[in-house]
Amino acid sequence: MSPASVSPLVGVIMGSRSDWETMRHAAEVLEKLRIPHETRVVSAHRTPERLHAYAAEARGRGLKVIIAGAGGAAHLPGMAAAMTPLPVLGVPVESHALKGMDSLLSIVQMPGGIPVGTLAIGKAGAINAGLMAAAILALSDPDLATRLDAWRAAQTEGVPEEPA
Ligand code: RP5
Repeated sequence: MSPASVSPLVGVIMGSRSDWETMRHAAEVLEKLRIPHETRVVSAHRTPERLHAYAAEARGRGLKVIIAGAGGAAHLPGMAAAMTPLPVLGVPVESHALKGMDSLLSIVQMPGGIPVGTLAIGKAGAINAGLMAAAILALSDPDLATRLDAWRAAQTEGVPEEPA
C-alpha cells in the first residue's frame, strides 16, 4: 500500500471480507499506478453506522473517488453515493446464487439524482474501477496521466498478433 504519510485519494470499500478476492484487483491497479489508496470493509447492512461515518467524512479526509464493491443485495455503492458528493464507482461482486446479476441490478438501477458509475460484474469490473478512478484523478494530475498512458501502451504492446 501507499506510505502511511501519504493521504489516500481513493477509498476502496467492500461489504465483506469475502469481497476482497474481487476487490483486490482494483487495489492492485491503484498500486501499480502509484495512487495512494485505502481498503476497508464497510457493510451497508451489517455496519450501517460505519458506512455513514465513512461516507460523511470521505471528502473532508481528502478522498477524491470511492470504489465500492458488494454482492447480492448490493446497497453499499448507492448508499455511499447518497451520503457523499464524491464520485462513487460500483463493482458488482459475483454472488453464488445469481452469479452477480443481483449485485449488478442492485447497483446500476439508481434513481435519477444520485449517480453510481457501475462497472462490470467481478474481476473485470474491479480492474476497470481502478482504471476509471485513475482516469478521473489524471484529469488534474499530469504525472499520473503519463503513468496511465504508459500502462495502456504496455497493455497494447502485450497483446500478441497470433492466437497461439
Ligand atoms: C454483501 O453480502 C457483501 O458485499 C458480500 O458480497 C455478500 C456476502 O457477504 P458474506 O456473507 O460473505 O460476508 O453484503
